[in-house]
Amino acid sequence: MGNLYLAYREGFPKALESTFIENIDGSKISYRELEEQSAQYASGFEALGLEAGDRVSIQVSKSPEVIFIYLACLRSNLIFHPLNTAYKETELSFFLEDAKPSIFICDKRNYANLSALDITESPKNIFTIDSEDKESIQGIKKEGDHEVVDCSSDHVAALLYSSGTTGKPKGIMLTHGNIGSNAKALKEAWGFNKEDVLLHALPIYHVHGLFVALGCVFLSGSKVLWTDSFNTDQAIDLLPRCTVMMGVPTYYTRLLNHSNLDKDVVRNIRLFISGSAPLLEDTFDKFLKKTNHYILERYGMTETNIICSNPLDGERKSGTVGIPLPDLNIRIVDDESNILSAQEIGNIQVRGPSVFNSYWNLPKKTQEDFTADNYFNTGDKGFIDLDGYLSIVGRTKDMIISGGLNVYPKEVESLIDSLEGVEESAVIGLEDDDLGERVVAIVVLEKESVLSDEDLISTLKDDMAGFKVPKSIYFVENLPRNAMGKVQKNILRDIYNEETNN
Ligand code: MLC
Ligand code: AMP
Repeated sequence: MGNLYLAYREGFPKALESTFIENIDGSKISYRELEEQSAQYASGFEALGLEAGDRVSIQVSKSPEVIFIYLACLRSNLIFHPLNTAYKETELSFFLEDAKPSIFICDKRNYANLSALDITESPKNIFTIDSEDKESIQGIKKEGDHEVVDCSSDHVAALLYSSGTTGKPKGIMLTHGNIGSNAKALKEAWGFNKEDVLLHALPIYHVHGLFVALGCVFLSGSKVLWTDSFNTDQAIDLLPRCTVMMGVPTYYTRLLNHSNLDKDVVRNIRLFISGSAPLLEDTFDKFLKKTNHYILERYGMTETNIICSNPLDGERKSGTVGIPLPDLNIRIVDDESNILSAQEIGNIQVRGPSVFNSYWNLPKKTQEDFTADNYFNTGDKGFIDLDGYLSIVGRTKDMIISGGLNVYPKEVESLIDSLEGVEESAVIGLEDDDLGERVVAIVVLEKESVLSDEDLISTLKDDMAGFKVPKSIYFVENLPRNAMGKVQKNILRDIYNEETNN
């Protein structure tokens, strides 16, 4: 396939004046601008001396400028490293130390603090995104044509981090081929075409909003209605002009709670797609009743891109994530690696062209997470039914998915346990109508401690992205443990789900 930019470019409309993005204020960005702006950034990066494989880290609010920079990185064979805007300085320091970017781009409001961090060899390599600043990355752009750098599909295009149940976050290297093969498969599977108008309300620092949504758009030359974040009123206003919407389940539950959602609002929609977290059958059913639309649920991971999807034509089975995309193989194995039959629950493993090859600088970890025949252990548990549809029933990894964002209890517990006055803690996910799961901490205080839940929450917010901070804290004398001394989180979940649901 070669350079992913060229594959995307092939999908752009013949008439480059066609709209790529329409903002909510009505302003537009054409495919021609996308091409020119990405070329100017790519020439600028090269003039700065960046070379193939160098990292460009970026933590900025959602804006089309980020897409220009993403495409510029592809064009110049640099590695794009997007970061969640919610990360605080301590979290950022880790990512930047690990990724060792040549360039770090941040929002103006964070520049003073972040440029003081010891993160790159030279502070002059920290830029802001805002056009009017003297440190703006926009100042590096060079007008004129840019020749796309030739590279193989095995070259790394992006670095995205996923935390783990133990230890530090791991950098996942996604190649041009990983991202491109998946985009092609999804464009076909979901029937994207140049008449499509996608409501894009997702963040663009994750696989979902960046590679899944935009990949389908680039390859089909379709148009995006662009919003900075998911706002339900705004979505209801924009939906009549859209043909496709992609979102996490929270978007659908919020739409269902809006009094104006009806069949008329979705009259031009041909496809609603949900992923990144489990879609409750209740949400699927209510949405069908309200809109006549069967939400298409699919399943993916940062490490693998999208693995399975319910069909565009054919039965969309609620409670399942559909069948594997072409060229992707999935299998269910038991804890001894025996392959299980249909209907049997076990560990989900996947192999195929969209699956990453290795973690950044962690060869041993890479080896642990792949089998000898190159299947990746997803850490999800499920079964395949007699028609070949996969259902996800749980996870072997201790992970909470809150509003489509992953929270690793171990990370939150470590921070809570490090606070003065805390003896120990257990962090769990409780059922939540809005977020799917919400983060909650059960805390044992030291004898003399007078810490309150508000104290704890506000202290945590200083050092940790807001979405990871527990929504509530419960104090107990002891945590329940099994004979091996392991905290019994299932008991805690039962107790507090019952307490908070009644
Ligand atoms: C924000 N907050 C959250 C949160 N998002 N808390 C828990 N879970 C979340 N997901 C907190 C903030 O810290 C803040 O707290 C308060 O909520 C308001 O912030 P906000 O930004 O105004 O919130 P809101 O707009 O309501 O955002 C919620 C959301 C958003 C669900 C719309 O998180 C979202 O768009 N999620 C999508 C994530 C996504 O794209 N996932 C894809 C991963 S890729 P305070 O205390 O400061 O008020 C992947 C692979 C695949 O998984 O298969 O796709
Ligand atoms: P991430 O690391 O953010 O890419 O999250 C990947 C994880 O999200 C997967 O391993 C699953 O646990 C979960 N996930 C993604 N899509 C779905 C889905 N449709 N249903 C259930 N879980 C999902």
